[in-house]
Amino acid sequence: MSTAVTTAESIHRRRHYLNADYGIRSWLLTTDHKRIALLYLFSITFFFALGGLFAVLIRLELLTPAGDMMTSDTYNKVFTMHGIMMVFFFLIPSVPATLGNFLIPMMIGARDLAFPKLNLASWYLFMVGGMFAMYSVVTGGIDTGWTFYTPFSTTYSNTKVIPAALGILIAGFSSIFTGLNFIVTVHRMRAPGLTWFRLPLFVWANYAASLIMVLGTPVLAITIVLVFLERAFHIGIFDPRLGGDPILFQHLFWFYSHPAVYIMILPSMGVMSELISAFSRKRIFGYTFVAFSSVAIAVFGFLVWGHHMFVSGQSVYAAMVFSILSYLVAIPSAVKVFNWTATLYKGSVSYQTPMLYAFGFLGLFTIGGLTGLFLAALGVDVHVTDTYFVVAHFHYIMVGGVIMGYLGGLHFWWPKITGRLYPEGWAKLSALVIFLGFNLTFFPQFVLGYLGMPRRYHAYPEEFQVLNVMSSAGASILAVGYLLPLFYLLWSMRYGPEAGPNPFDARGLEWQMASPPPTHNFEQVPIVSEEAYAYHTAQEVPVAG
Ligand code: HEM
Ligand SMILES: [Cu+2]
Repeated sequence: MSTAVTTAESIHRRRHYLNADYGIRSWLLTTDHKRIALLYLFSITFFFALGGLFAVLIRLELLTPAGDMMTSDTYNKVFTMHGIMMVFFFLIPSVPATLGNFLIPMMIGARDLAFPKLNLASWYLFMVGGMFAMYSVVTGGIDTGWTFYTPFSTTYSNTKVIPAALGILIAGFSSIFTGLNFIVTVHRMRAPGLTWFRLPLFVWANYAASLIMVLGTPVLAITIVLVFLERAFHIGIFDPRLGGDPILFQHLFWFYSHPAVYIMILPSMGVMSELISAFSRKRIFGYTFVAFSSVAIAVFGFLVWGHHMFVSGQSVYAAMVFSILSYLVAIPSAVKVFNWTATLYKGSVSYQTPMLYAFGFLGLFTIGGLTGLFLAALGVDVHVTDTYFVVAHFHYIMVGGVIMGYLGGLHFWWPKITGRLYPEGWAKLSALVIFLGFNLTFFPQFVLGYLGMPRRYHAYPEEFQVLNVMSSAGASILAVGYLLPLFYLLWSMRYGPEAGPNPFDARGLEWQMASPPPTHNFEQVPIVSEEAYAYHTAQEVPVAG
């Protein structure tokens, strides 16, 4: 065993992607997928903090029944900007743009993505989009909700709709290019022997999400352009006075935005497959089913948008079809959950930090998914639509599912990214704090919604206060939980013990190279001769950190 001092020196001495070049220029002009992943990591962390700040303001206002901290107008802006920041600038890029960018080339034995310059351009587009969104915030904000429903967004709102929408449009192209890059990379650049059914499930999941990015995001782009044209020139697409239809907007918006929820969750599901197999030392039960279920989710996800419009006045016939289809899309999600659970069965499970996040994901995603089924049932949805029940449902999936997967993955691959271990005790503690804080924040919202508290109100009757206070208290615990990793991960970058190439003794090509990896990943193109997750015996996982 070497001491921390000498190991620190050894990381410094070896050439790797982090010390290959110094200076801001070498980062801003890099085409190395690993450095671009870190650029995304920093920017989405920033947007997450900004979105989090707005969340704190929301929960502060809702501490008391009276709308006493801010006006209703300000409140509308606060929840809108919370939604826009979180959905378009954090959740959608989170796993694919950071972990996906970092890992996909290494996992398939490639030196980089197929289009490294396009990859850098995607990050710039993302940042320019973010700047427009922030411009709309600092020049007065926007109050339409992240869904931009017409006719409010096109006609009545006096806020910064156009710059915010333009920001989302530009960020959308970043997402399209990333998806395109991943698809071409997975098709063309797999190492010899790496057949489709030897691919890590993380790659499958990102591949499926990429299909949605490429096929769905252009619809959002067109929709935004139409909103812009309508607002600026009153051309009569959405305005009934001019022969338009405001409901058309909802069709176009949800045709993208329902599939988009799978852009968010699929990559996290991919992380789950990696974590669960690594920490139970087994191949994922039903590998082929888990792989195909990603693609099935991507395809079926395009058929269910109407479940967001049950109360919009669509025909009962249409509502029934969308209801049935919504149940169908739950099947491939459930297949994954069952197969992960079956993998744990008789596995040699070790409870290290990434695995704690995986367990968190399993529980919270299951609750989110099951309540999605409640909502897909017409009679129940009419009762709870636009209440806190819906808010709780999508936070269980998006905060409980997506962020748990993201943080679990970030911890799992942190030693690979930085070459250093994080402090295991602190990491376990924060996983626990996040899990508890999360449930205290969002579980009461199911009850609130069921009792009839509408979403997007800044004041409420007194009988709802106890549950709201619980929720606000939970939110502050959750905030602490999210801040902790920020500190100890940064700390570990300098002071963490050296990790070595494979601290978790995991399978997969990314673990076969040094940590941090050299700029070109592989000296020689690897030749793959075994299936993914070839954990032959159920051995104990070595404890890292
Ligand atoms: C298991 C499959 C799922 C089903 C059957 C389902 C069903 C539904 C339904 C019917 C609604 C509309 C409720 C209403 O407005 O009255 C809804 C809302 C929502 N769901 Fe899901 N859901 C599922 C999974 C997901 C996933 C994976 C995500 C995100 C990653 C998600 C995010 C959302 C969001 C953001 C909304 C609210 C949109 C809004 O009105 O602002 N859902 N879900
Ligand atoms: Cu949906």
